[in-house]
Amino acid sequence: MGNSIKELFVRYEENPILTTENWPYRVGSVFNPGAIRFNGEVLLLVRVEDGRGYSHLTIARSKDGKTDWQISPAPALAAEQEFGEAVKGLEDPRIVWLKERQEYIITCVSFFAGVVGEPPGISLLATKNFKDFQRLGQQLMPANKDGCLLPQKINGYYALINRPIIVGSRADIWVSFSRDLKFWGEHRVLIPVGRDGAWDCDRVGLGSPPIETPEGWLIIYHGARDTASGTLYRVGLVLLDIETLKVIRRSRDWVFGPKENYERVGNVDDIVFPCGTVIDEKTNELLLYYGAADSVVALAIANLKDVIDYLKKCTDF
Ligand code: BMA
Repeated sequence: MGNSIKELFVRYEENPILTTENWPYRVGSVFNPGAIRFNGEVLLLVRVEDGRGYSHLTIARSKDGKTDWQISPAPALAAEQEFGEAVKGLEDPRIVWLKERQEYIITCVSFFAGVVGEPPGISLLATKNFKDFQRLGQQLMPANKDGCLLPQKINGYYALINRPIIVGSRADIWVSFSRDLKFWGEHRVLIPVGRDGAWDCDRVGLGSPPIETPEGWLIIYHGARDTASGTLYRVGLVLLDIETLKVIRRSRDWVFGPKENYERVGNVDDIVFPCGTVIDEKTNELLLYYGAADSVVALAIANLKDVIDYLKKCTDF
């Protein structure tokens, strides 16, 4: 965390890396991007909120993942009513390369048209080139958020991490399984909310897609606590067994939280919200892309080995 202890995630000195000022068309805010390596570049699928307050997804690319972002002049993806998605938009994309289908799968939040209150749910889309997208439709029942398909099958089943909204008074991270990306079952809690009164006691949700490591799936998640001045979103770490998806390690402490002005003040104060990472194989750098205060896109960098070494010591959870 802070003070004199070396921080695991170090903010990129030029943060924020993307703001509305960079946008080639008029927008309200840009945040919570999905991230993937594509064609030798880092590709971000950025959540862009328009003047109505509804979101769509737009591509930004950079060779080094830090500078010289090329932002597409038009949205890549918007809600489509013929697929049951309400005009309220698409939010918070997570991108994985799915080995079994040899294509990228985007999991994002969409809203259920025709359902009272148009609650949030989870949509899946497939693409090979980030130009043509195949809509796989809304999955699971609303209300649900923070979804991401695991990049590979588990015991022959696709696994979808998701976060049903407040079951009882809790908001835990769940996982559901499917043979065909259509019918889902075997739902179970994957990562429960934190201990009573802890930084992640009110809500937890997946951050960026699971990262496969020799020690297990590295999960970067957000945890929230409701406070007198609003909800505070911070970031924690979990290691899951590759096959059983059981929690092997969990950071008791948060490892990244709002500190800089662009994280503390914005459309929604005190939010850091990661949705994507890429890894630099040469340097072992883990680049974590996150939305700050629901207003801008920022980057924090960690050493993947340091992150795993830290987690391996987290036996008290
Ligand atoms: C969550 C999501 C995120 C958002 C965060 C903070 O519930 O809706 O998109 O960044 O709240 O407002």
